[in-house]
Amino acid sequence: MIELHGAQTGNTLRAVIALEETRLPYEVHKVDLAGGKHREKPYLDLNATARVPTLIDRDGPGGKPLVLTQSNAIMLYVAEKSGMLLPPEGVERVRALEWLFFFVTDVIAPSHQAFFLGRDPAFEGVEESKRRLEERALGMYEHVDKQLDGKRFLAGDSFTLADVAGYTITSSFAKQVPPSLLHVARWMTEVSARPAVKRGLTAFR
Ligand SMILES: N[C@@H](CCC(=O)N[C@@H](CS)C(=O)NCC(=O)O)C(=O)O
Repeated sequence: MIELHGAQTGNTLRAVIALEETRLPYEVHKVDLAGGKHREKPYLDLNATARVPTLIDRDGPGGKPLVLTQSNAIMLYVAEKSGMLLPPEGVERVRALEWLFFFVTDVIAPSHQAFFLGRDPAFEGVEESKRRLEERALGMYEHVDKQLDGKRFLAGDSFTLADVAGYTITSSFAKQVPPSLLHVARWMTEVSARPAVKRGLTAFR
């Protein structure tokens, strides 16, 4: 059985939506971030970075238990374990990885940095730095719109890890993405309607 330890945050949502899409059985373990439980034992023994999510697979590789941190590594692990969310070969697989890393490094990373800067109002120039980081992330959406022109999902016909990563971060600043980007809007509507995505969005509430 798989356990997913997390909270209602973007990083946990990526992992839980991936689990829901694969239909692998798993249990939700809520970590009380507001109460600081992620900075205390026993959680720290699982994830020394004191962050969520963390996955435990009691039946990991070789039948041995596995503890795994990093939301994107968790997505990749459940994709490989289930044989879903990542085409086994060919151009669609390569495109899925390309667009997964695009979102992780070019959109999610600057937007997380902006979020953490926003929590440090004492830092001089915080508003301008935050604005520039958000602008950098949002500036990528014309490129996303072009990719989705004529494609159902980011890598082609199949829904992949790239769509999970793209969807979770895009939902978090949906109001800032220009509505004129029609392919992005159409893709967001289709992904939002997926039953597994709906279940994932509420699993940690
Ligand atoms: N690179 C990590 C980042 C994890 C992360 O930053 N998680 C945040 C929630 S979205 C967290 O646990 N924050 C708690 C804190 O900073 O105290 C991943 O992708 O899993």
